[in-house]
Amino acid sequence: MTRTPALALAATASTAAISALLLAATPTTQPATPTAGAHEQPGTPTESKSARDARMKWWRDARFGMFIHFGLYSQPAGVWAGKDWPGAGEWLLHNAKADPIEYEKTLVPSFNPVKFDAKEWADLARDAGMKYVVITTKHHDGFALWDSKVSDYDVMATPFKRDIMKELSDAVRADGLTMCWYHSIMDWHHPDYLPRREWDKRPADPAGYPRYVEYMNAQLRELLTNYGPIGILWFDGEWENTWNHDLGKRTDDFVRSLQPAIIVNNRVDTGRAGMEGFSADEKSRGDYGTPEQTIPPNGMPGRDWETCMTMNGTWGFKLSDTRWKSSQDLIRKLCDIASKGGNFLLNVGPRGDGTIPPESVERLHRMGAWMKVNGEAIYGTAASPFPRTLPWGRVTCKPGVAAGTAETMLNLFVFDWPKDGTLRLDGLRSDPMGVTVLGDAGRKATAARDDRGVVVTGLGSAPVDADATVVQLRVAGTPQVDPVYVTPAADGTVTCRAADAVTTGSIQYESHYENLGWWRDTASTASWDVKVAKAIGFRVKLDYACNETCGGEIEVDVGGTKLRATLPPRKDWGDFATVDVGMTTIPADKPVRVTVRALTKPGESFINLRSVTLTPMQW
Ligand code: FHN
Repeated sequence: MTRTPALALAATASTAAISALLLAATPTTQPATPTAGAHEQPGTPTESKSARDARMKWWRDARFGMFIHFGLYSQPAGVWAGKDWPGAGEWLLHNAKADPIEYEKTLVPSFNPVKFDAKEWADLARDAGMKYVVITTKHHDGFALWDSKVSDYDVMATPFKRDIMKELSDAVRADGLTMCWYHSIMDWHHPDYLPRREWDKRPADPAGYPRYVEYMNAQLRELLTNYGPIGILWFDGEWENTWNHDLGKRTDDFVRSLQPAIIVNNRVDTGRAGMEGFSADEKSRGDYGTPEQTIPPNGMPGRDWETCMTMNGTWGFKLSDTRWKSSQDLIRKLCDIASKGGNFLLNVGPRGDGTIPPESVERLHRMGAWMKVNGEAIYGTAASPFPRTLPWGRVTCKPGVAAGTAETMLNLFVFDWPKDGTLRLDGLRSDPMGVTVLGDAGRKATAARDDRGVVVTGLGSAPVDADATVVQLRVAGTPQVDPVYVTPAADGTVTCRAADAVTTGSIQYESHYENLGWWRDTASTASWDVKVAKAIGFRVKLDYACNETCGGEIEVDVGGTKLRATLPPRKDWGDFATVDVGMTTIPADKPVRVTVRALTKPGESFINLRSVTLTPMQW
């Protein structure tokens, strides 16, 4: 394997020779368009459910991890050529349209994080209650934070000359945490990576991409061979059209061949199948979904998923980014994510000198203090049994909580403490067996059933922790909870809102327009269960937007009555309009399911759907 010289120009080896080499060592590239209709299951196609559950267990129990974005970009901290560039710190090369070689020549000679202390970073994660650490081995700028034998564009070419991945993996494991690698498929620096940034004038050999794939796999081999057991390979940068489904599958297989117990996220492949908005037809590889900077309002039922999020606005350190989330917000996000069955991968962006920003340290210390008291309500828990979030906070559950009993522990994260010390769990039909309050063993509260559900009394007028107090309610058996229906407003109108939909396939809630988006195929659906007290007729209307090339035929199934309509293109994804799709009747006091699906195969996406409204007919 020839090293990629640091200031490499386009390789000149013959394409045939390279392709032959490639066929032996690494995935070959197929047509840029992914093979449509591939139906591989998420994860490894041949793995049994029990084997997969065993492999995923540590991660599912962990619930909380540290993301670290550290690299050359950490030094300039968003500033290039004397200007503070908008956008994330780790995107500086791109945001400043810097020449990749100029970027390298400028930053490599000065990268010297002399205050880097691997134990300090590991201790910070451990003491925050985090159970795994994911660090950027190589981000989009292509710089390797480890001693790579296939590239001179690595940490050994800097004055620092220390293998950061080696030091950090040793320290993380010494603290009992799991070491994990982030690795970017997209590489703005490597001479064979395509597509080029439009300002990058280096010659590009169209046949070069297979050489890049060989290079990337050689570096993955180093990272998965020389640094011990790795918990997760967190791929990123898979969205450019040179990467495809076949490469995704082959790379997934390649990584697992090196470390069979490893977990691979869904960004190894192009589909992000059904988890985050790419076509569900692909059933892409990857063990879990990776919603970024957002928390799916109803989680991702039946799937593993992890929200990754910054503490401020940038992943890589940026001096000017002071938009820090509060510790309370971060604690409540952790509770919210766990209550929906997900993991929280919370980012720190160390500074160029290797220290962690004090704002991050402060928040992690506060989260650690909270986790010390309440961690048992997060670790190893399952999603809330309630179909909707409760007004005062969130819930996780832990089945079989008391050894040998069939009880379930409901962890009630109370954000809005009731002044009267009374907490209602309407719709819960299980028998309460006991109540405790984490952090105050002396607080005696009781729980009883009534016609609305379960009520907890005697909690006292003040919370133990204003950010979130955990009330633990033991119930007999598995929790029995009433289903939740969409019911008419005072004027009789029934509004099925995007945030209340149960979705399948690729459809995802987007907080931007409070809409359902990422509607990538005709298999995906959104549905609501509706219940009305009076049997009357309703006009059915949709509130939707799309761009000038999307839209099409939609089906709205109301309790078996299928209404169809053509949704004309709109100006853009925020240009909403209401369309009447017909009328139907709904029986009294009988749950009726409303389901929408695209009949036209979507292009980039079908529509953004904000609501389905049922307006009572005046006849
Ligand atoms: O472009 C990257 C970004 O820099 C950052 O690494 C995030 C983290 O999930 N991933 C990509 C954006 O989706």
